[in-house]
Amino acid sequence: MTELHYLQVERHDSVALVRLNRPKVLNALCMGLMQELAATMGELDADPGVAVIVLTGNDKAFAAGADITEMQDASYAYMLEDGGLTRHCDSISSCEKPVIAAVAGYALGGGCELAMMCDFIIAADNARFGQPEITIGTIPGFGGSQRLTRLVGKSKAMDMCLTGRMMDAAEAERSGLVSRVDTVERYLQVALEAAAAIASFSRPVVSLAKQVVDLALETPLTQGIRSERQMFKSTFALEDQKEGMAAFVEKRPAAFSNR
Ligand code: CO8
Repeated sequence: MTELHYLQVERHDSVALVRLNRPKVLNALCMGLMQELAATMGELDADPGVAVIVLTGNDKAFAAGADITEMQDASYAYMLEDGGLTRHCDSISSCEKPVIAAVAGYALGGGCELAMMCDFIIAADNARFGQPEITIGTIPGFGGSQRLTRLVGKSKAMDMCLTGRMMDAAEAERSGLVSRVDTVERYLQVALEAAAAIASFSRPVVSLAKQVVDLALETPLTQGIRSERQMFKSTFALEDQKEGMAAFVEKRPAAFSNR
């Protein structure tokens, strides 16, 4: 297991809770944090004891963006050659297990982009989302312009990226950026309960469900529907499909075996 300075990891049965932990700087995403996050996500994704991952910050900030102090003097040559922080992004978006972002407070710049790399976002009512890079002379670099536009549409994405304004939790829910909003006291519990619900289902079926929703963003409609149909049929090769449907008919809870 990676030694952690900027993260805390807790286990709640088969749910892993990963907490960004640089509270003094509103969880600004420094290189060390991103390296730990990439390594930790890789380890959790490979761990058979983990079914679902919840990524969170604290009640004041999910993350207020890339660490500006660390980034300010980076040269163009360094960014081109090394990729800087951006080279650690794929660990979240390529995670095969479901990842839920539980967001309270600021989710700005790279923080908003990190939340959008997760499969869905559960927000506290004090959450503030934004892509304020324009105000410091740069643009989103962790996929924000692409994911935000797909999630909330061109008009709002342009508004956010060009003005740098923040979106509150109510607007984020209305716009489709977040799936649910709850109080600051409850949002993490709600995310953990959602994760526990997912963890109780058949893992191969959960994996197919995640893949098929992701396909909707990557493929034309006809092709996506065709792929969904094949993947739907493939669930009938699983013991868990037989068990799930038998349990419904017999009016008892299903006992999935992940086969
Ligand atoms: N980086 C470094 N330090 C930060 C950051 C940050 N992004 N955000 C906050 N901090 C620090 C502050 O400097 C301050 O430190 P100190 O106490 O030592 O002065 C501490 O956190 C608390 O912050 P504030 O005093 O500013 O708290 P406020 O409540 O007054 O304001 C805000 C909160 C509005 C969130 C404000 O801190 C802010 O505007 N932060 C910056 C937000 C921002 O611009 N984020 C985008 C950064 S760029 C980015 O994310 C690009 C992503 C693509 C990356 C590609 C990389 C290669």
